[in-house]
Amino acid sequence: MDVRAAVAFGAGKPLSIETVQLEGPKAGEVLVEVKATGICHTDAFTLSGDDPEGLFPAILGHEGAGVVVDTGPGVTSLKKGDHVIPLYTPECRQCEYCLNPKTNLCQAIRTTQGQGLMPDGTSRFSFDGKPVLHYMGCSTFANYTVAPEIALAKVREDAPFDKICYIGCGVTTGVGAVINTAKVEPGSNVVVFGLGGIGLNVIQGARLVGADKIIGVDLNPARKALGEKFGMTHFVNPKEVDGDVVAHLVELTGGGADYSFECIGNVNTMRQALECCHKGWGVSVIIGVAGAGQEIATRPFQLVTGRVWKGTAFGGARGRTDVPQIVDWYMDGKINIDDLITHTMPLDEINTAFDLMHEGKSIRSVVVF
Ligand code: NAD
Ligand code: DAO
Ligand code: ZN
Repeated sequence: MDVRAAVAFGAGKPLSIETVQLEGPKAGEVLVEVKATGICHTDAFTLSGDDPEGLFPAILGHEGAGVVVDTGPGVTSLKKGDHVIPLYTPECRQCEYCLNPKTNLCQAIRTTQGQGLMPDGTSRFSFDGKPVLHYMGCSTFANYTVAPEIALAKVREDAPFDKICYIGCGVTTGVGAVINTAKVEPGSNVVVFGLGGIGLNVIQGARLVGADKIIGVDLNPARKALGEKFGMTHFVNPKEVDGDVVAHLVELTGGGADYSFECIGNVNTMRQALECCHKGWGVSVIIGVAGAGQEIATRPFQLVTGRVWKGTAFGGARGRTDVPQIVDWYMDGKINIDDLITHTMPLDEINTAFDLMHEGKSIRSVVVF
């Protein structure tokens, strides 16, 4: 079938709106009509060429929501008409990783997903007779996509697509990092570096679990008001701190953060996030994705003296199990998504979403098909 898609033909080039061809679902796959998709910093990262795994030409987008229109042979858990959120971290419930409660990193389709292919090693998308690659198993910058059954979370039908698409990445990553990865306890002091589409969700996750001080760190002063709306109690702009930011944060938290989160993707702030943690027990969680070849550093004594450095992908969430619950939290008013979606646009204007992100003017832009 013909579908409308924003195609990434190469690193550093704007997306090109094209009619591409999409084959129907093969065994274990599902055809989804994408109703809405968010644009995440990770899409921009891949498009920029900084992503070591970035492949072109490809249809990017990994933060969508839509409706099942067809299922391939052997699909049992989904049917036509079901509402779904595609998952870049699938959940097969059978692999060694899914059977280990310590991780959410299902490996069932990891190799082919990383190559931009469906599990049988081929692509369903093509343009001018040549294959176009999938992205993170989702490719939501198209009005129809094909995804493996294990990479689709079935969600309730009364939830609005243009809001719950954000649960496909940003919301789950931020809130999940607090609940699943850090397991922040009530009364904790929390420091969040980067108050964008991920960091603001860390803030609302910290508020949800009853954190005490929630300190946001960002260079953009406009993020203060927004952070406060989501539960931030203190704002630190590193440009306005006299002296060392780490020392300032240690003082503000009365000895160091119980938990810190890096939501920027900058190896210098990753170090600051670790070093502002409390001696003896502070835990720092890396969420940001740094550019190809970059490395983190600290003095090992920071770890010897009890600080812990960890990372998280998709907030430690097991998508088919946890995503429907986060949709319920949104529908029950426990989490705020509406105020984070600052812009909506048609597919034709998707490049504007990248401009707004780079200019620091948006939190989340959503394309509505
Ligand atoms: P964003 O661009 O919306 O937000 C980044 C924020 O950091 C902005 O508010 C910006 O002003 C601030 N900032 C930039 N440099 C700073 C500095 N030196 N000091 C303080 N603040 C600074 O990005 P986002 O969508 O929130 O994504 C954040 C990161 O998380 C990206 O690296 C993205 O790739 C990554 N990410 C990771 C996962 C995961 O599963 N681990 C999932 C999604 C996104
Ligand atoms: O299983 O080896 C693996 C990797 C799974 C991919 C996890 C991606 C995590 C972060 C990327 C940002 C997501 C938008
Ligand atoms: Zn698995």
